[in-house]
Amino acid sequence: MVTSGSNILSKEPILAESYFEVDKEGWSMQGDCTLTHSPTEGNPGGCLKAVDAVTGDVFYYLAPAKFLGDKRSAVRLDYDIKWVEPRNLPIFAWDREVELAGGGTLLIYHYQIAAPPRNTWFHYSVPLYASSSTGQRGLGVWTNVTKNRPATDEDFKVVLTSLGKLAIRGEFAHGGPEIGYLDNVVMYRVQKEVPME
Ligand SMILES: [Ca+2]
Repeated sequence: MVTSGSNILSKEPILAESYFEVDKEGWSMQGDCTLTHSPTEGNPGGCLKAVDAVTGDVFYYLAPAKFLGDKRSAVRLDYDIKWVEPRNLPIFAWDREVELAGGGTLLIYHYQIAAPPRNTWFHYSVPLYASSSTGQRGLGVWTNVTKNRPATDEDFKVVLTSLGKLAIRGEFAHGGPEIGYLDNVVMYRVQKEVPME
């Protein structure tokens, strides 16, 4: 939001970002699909494109090094997902939209909706902190899979100190082929107070 005069809020600070305008930017996949770069099918411009091999796994987009390592100041992960599946197959129920792993701990994010709508871009905004400590649950819940309980602030501190894996779910249809797209992945850091002049 930009207002007139000196009351201009600074742009939200960004830790890492991928818009895929030129190539895959080092992203890879986990699961049964083939990953390519599409120069024209993004939101806008280029994007990642994953073609499902239909061997049973749930495929994930895996973030490259710039999203990993010491990310203790991270506060939110935004991204845009699209999936195209022409046969109107049922949605595959699965509780891991995002996986964060580091320091021997695995955290998963369970979104409240089963899947984004088909054939259109859908924006995700995922808080990178424990919901219980802030009261801001967003549209999902974080779980510590390693300890089988809700994630805590301490868990996030452990994981984000040496983040070794950031995975974003890309597959939603049950029992058939689909094409997944990913664009506009942005990891934000904590916004510092901006003094008003
Ligand atoms: Ca793009």
